[in-house]
Amino acid sequence: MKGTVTKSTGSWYDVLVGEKKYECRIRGKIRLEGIKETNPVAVGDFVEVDPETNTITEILPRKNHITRQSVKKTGHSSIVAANIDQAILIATLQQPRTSLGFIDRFLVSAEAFRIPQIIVFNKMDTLDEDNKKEISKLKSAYETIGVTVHLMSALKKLEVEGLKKYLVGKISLLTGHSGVGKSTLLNQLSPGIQQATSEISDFSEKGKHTTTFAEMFSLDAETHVIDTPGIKEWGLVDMEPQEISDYFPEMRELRLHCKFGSKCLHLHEPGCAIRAALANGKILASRFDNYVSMVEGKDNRK
Ligand SMILES: Nc1nc2c(ncn2[C@@H]2O[C@H](COP(=O)(O)OP(=O)(O)OP(=O)(O)O)[C@@H](O)[C@H]2O)c(=O)[nH]1
Ligand SMILES: [Mg+2]
Ligand SMILES: [Zn+2]
Repeated sequence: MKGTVTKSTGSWYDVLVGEKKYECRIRGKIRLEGIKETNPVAVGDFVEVDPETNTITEILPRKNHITRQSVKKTGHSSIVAANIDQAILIATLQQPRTSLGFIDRFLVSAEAFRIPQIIVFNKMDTLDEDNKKEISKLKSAYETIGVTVHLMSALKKLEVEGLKKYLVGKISLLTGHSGVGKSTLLNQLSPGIQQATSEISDFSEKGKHTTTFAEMFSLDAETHVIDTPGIKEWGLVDMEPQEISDYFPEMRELRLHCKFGSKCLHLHEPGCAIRAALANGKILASRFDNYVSMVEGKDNRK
């Protein structure tokens, strides 16, 4: 029987077949073409299940998947989800603070896997006027490069309905730091969802890693949202320094005009179209700085 993996703990998996949920294990080793991990079953995977023994016997071909480097520089990567239509970053200006570096790494990762991105700034209710101005500047900056940005408060239920229109008929992945309100949002999306949430720590102003497994929830037959554990960093996987600017939409076309073409890393090379655009204010300084840190990070690893 064919089903969809809705929860993955690493040792057992929930598989939804029609309306019925099976708690399954994997027997032996399953490999998937083009994937390094053995037993790489992820939430969102379509699988073949043996209902007699509750085992997953096969992973069906994927439309896509998204992977991130989980522990820095060990080369260990993990599959976050498979067969998703879009990735939604839940970001907060404070409690906890989501840095622009984190946002840009998320965007680059999703872009590299050709997964459309949405940025949601949550906890708008906690912001003063200056903070709100900062957010609205960020909103226009990211919209200029083609990313959808939505402002809301999950706790106060402000603009949660407005977010729903982006979710309808799609499989969406929620990601972000611990404590930004991913699970709070899910609970607001449907009365049937009761994910645990907890207050962020007073001391560190960081979340407490309340959600520990990725899990997919259905809002209706065609609309699904995946809650995930909070993460510290979106580590880039399998990327050459030369390809990183391809995943910055505002650099992708411009880079063709660099004197050294696709060899240009836009660092110190002469005749660089990207640095010219930066000097003219056509590329945001923070985006360029984050680009440089991604390139340098990749170089160090060699
Ligand atoms: N003021 C305010 N607090 C919020 C909002 N959304 C969530 N919170 C609070 O932030 C805290 C963390 O929320 P969670 O939903 O547990 O965060 P999470 O992203 O699921 O965290 P992990 O599961 O640890 O990754 C809780 O105390 C929520 O009540 C919001 O819009 N405004
Ligand atoms: Mg959570
Ligand atoms: Zn260049």
